[in-house]
Order: sequence, then C-alpha cells, then structure tokens
Amino acid sequence: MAKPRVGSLMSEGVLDGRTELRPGVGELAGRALEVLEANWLGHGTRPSRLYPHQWSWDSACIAMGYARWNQARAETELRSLFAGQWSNGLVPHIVFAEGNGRYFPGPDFWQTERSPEAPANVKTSGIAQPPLHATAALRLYRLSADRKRATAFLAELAPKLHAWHSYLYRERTRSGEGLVEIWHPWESGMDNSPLWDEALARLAPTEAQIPPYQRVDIELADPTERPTDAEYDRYVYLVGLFRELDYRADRIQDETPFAVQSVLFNSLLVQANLDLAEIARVLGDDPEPFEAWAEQTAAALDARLWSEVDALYVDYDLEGEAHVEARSAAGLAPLYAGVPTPERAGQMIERLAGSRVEVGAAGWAVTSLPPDDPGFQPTRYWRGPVWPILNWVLQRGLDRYGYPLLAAELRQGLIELSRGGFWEHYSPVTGAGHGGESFAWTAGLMLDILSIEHETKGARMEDAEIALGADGTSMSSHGRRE
Ligand code: 9WN
Repeated sequence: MAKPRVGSLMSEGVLDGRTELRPGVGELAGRALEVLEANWLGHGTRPSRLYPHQWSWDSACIAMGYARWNQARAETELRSLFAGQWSNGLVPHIVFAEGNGRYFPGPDFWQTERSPEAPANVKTSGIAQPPLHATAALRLYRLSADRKRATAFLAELAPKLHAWHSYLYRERTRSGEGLVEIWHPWESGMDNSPLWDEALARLAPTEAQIPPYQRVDIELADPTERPTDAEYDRYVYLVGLFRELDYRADRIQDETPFAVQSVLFNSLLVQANLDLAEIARVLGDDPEPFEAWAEQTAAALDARLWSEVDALYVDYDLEGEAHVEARSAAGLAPLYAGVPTPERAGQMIERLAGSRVEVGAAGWAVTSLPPDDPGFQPTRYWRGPVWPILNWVLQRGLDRYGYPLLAAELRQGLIELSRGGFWEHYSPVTGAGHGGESFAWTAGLMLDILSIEHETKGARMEDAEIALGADGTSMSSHGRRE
C-alpha cells in the first residue's frame, strides 16, 4: 500500500477551506490558547464539548501547554485535578465538573462514594489514566517566568505526585517486577485500540452482568468514529464490576478479568519517575526512591516486553498470559523514556511500527494503527487516526536518541495538521480533523511542540498578539490577563 500523502491532498484543495489558512507560528500558538480558553471551566479545562469534565492525562498535557504562556493557569489546572485525588493516591481519570454538560458514565454511574478512599467533596471516576503529571509539573517549573512561585508550586504538588506513584507501585504491580497494570481500556488512554481486542473478547459478559446504561457520545459525535456498542458493553461491565467491589484495589486485582501491562503507560511512568526525581532535587529532597522506581520499570520493560521480530515493545495480557498480538505506534513509547539500548532504538526507528505517514511537504506522523493492518480504519477512534499524544511522545524519544531531524519533521507534521484546527484526531488519509473539534488536549500539546521548536530552533513564537508578562502572567489574544 502506498503511503497516504496528506500534503498533496492539501495542495490540490481536496480539503476544506480551513487548511488554506497558513498562520505563522505565533498565530498558531494564539489560536491554541484561544481553544484552551474556550474550554476553561473556571477551575480546570475540559477536553472539548464531548468531554465536559476534567480528564487526567488531558489536564497534564494542557498544563504543559500553558507552561510557557500562563504559569498561573497551568498551576490551577493541576491543582484542580489533584483536588480529586483519592486518599490511597489514585489520580482518577475524570474529575467531574458537576452540572456541566452531558457525559456517560457520570458520577451517578461511577458511585465512587462506595469507597472510603474517594474524596468526599469532589466527584470522580474510579479508574486511572497514564501518569504524565510529574512530567507536566517539571516542565512547568522549567519554563516558568517566576521561579520562586514555581518552586513553591512544586513543593505543594510533590507529596501528591509521590502518593500517586506509590499507589501505582503498591496496588498495580504483581510479584515485585515493576510493571504497572491497567484494569480497563480507558486506563490506557487509548480506549478502543486493537491492543485490547483479544482481552475484551474473552470477557463475554451476559446481559445481566452489564448494568443498564445509555451512551451519550454517539449523540454528540459521529457514531462511525466512536467505539462500537459491543466495546461499550464491556467498558460498562468492567466499571460495574469495580463498583460492586467498592473500588478496593486488592479485590479488583484478584477479580478483574482485564489486566494488561501497557507499554505506553509504563513508559510514561518511567519518565514521570525521572521527573519526580528531578523535582526532589530542586526541592532538596532525596531523588533516589524515584530513580529506583524508574530503573526497575525500565528494566522490566526491556526484559519482558521487547519483541525482536517487530523491533517494538509489546503489551502483556496478564489474564491471557500472553503478549498482545496487535501492533501499534504506542510500542515506540520506551524511546521517550530512554529505555532501549541505542541499537534497539535504531531498529525501532527504522521500522517505526510501520505506522509512518507523510504530512505536507516536509512532515510526517505516526498513526494509531499501521495503515497496512487489516483492521486499519482511518477515522475510527484509536483504530487508525493520527493522535497528537502518540506523536508528541515519539518526537521526544527521537530527540532523546539523537535523531533531531526526524523529531523536527515529526513536529512539522503535527504543526501542519493543527493548521486545519485542533481536532481530537486526524485522518492519515486526508489530513482532515475528526472526533471533537477545538480540542484542548491537542491545543495543549501543540503549545508544547511550539515551545520545543522555540528551544531547539529558536523559532519566533511571541508576536504582537501574545506577550509574556514580566510577572509570569500572560496575555492571551483576548487581551485578558490572569
Ligand atoms: C474515556 C478525553 C479522553 C481521553 C482519552 C480518549 C477519550 C474517553 C471517552 O477521551 O476517552 O476516558 O469517553 O472516549 O480515548 O485518551 O483522555 O479527551
């Protein structure tokens, strides 16, 4: 199959008028900030109209995006998310903004009040999402205009980050090997990725085991782009099970029929541990425990999840007692955390999981499923589209292993796609945006990408519209200060 070329479609005018706009970098950053502003809830940022609450890893990316532009907003974003942290350390994947918009499953379905560990005054979900928070906090510190204030914020957040990582190592590992497990596809952040198909197929819940529910997502978004009803039945069945177990981690670990060691989750955790170690150094605390976690998980990733045949890391299905068969660009994530040897990294980069597509004249991106996979669907959620987060992770990995040109081209691909708007994901065939529009997560990641461009190339970022205030606050293109 020929690699799809987004750029040719753009220049031929096949895509709609949005792509004709070719804003400069400063203007792109201004638009990204406007998207964040439009999704601001007053205390944190919703991903989009489709997701009217605060999501865990989205918020970390949003805080990272704000880091250079609006220190106060970035702090508020993380503070608000951590207000939903459980007493056992869990950072829930959703912190609900009650009374705001329709979403299923909402607080009435989760019923997290069944757990004495859930916070009393904030409604949340009862599962996790990938741990990008320490990484966001450190980025915020490094890009801060006001270092003193940033240090105080790190001191506030560090114990919470510590509790979060402790939860993961205490409740989510088995036999001390250092790989953290997920109990629900939503915990991976890649909901309906084919990575979970085999494990989900085994579940086969009876009707009586699926609590009654009604989807909202397919009313608000194109059903052909969303997970199927069969997938939702299983998502809901798992939540129902965790609810019955009152969200007790020990019981869930014993009884969950879905438990996977995810490469992406563990890679982000390795880096988050290294970042937590760095935070400890900044605060004059002991970095050693966090470095030890990072080393342990990195070693386990390398020893247990590497596939020589595929030149890729692959997830492990604990219930099925086998490596997951499906392949995805998420398997490249260990590059981001510095896990593979340079030799393995070279092999991975040569193949790029077969997921590379060209974007524009000088850019490229990876898809969520290789275009030559029989299950590839260019616009269905995690089964083909280009997702900004996977590409953000990869460009960091490429820089880390000494491939700055490739990393810059990948960022160029993302910049090119974002010029058509900040969408939840993009079709690798047409380059058009799909899923939610004006998506905060995408905008946050783009701001970070532009920051990295600034750091690596000295690209001009500030323009007349966006001026960074001397006091560390920023002025958005609305002319409002925070
Ligand atoms: C379930 C908010 C979230 C992202 C996930 C993405 C999607 C939710 C959904 O949206 O998941 O958590 O309802 O589909 O898969 O990565 O955090 O943007």
